[in-house]
Amino acid sequence: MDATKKTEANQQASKKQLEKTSKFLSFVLRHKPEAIGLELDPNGWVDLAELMEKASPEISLDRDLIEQVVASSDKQRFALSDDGERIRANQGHSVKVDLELTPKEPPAVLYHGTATRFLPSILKEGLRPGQRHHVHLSTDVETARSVGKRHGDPVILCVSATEMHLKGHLFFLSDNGVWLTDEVPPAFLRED
Ligand code: HQG
Repeated sequence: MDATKKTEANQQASKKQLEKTSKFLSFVLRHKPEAIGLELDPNGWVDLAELMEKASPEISLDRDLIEQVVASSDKQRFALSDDGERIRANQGHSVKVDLELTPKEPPAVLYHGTATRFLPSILKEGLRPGQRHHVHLSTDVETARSVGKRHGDPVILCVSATEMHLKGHLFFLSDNGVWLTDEVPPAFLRED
């Protein structure tokens, strides 16, 4: 193997390692901390040292790897505390945590990507949070499309966010730029 190929192979391995670590962190920090005997604090934080210890031997984590995952996450899924000693997921939890988000005035229109097979139910019931705490919305169509593709043939819904806001619905902006709201009734939805 020549030097360039070797470097590429190393980067590839490390990208895989980052992905695997990111999936593991999503699993324990958003959904099942108890799977490794971990407890999130009320705001979703865990001590990095405790996380590393409890994650082994399931997965080998070190501070450098975790910091790389936090820095390289395409959607900035995780945050480190200011002192670097604790970590939490920025959003997407199914376990109960208080992310201490304050309500914020949303842009006029937000987007939600879903699969065409969910449309009849969504247009009837509106958008529901399902397993998550909130319905997730984005400011751009491209993000919505890639979120929708995860579920099948994608379709984009436009949400009349200002109208909802004026009617008293609360919106929150997560640290990684995802707009969150409790539900979107059908009256505020239309297909893009
Ligand atoms: C659909 C990823 C039928 C909803 C992404 C969605 C996002 C309904 C699915 C984040 C419905 C739930 C969240 C109704 C909603 N009837 N279906 N009444 N209301 N749905 O994965 O928004 O990679 O829980 O349209 O980037 O797809 O995890 O939510 O299709 O930001 O960081 O039910 O997850 O981020 O699916 O994705 P999900 P989502 P991460």
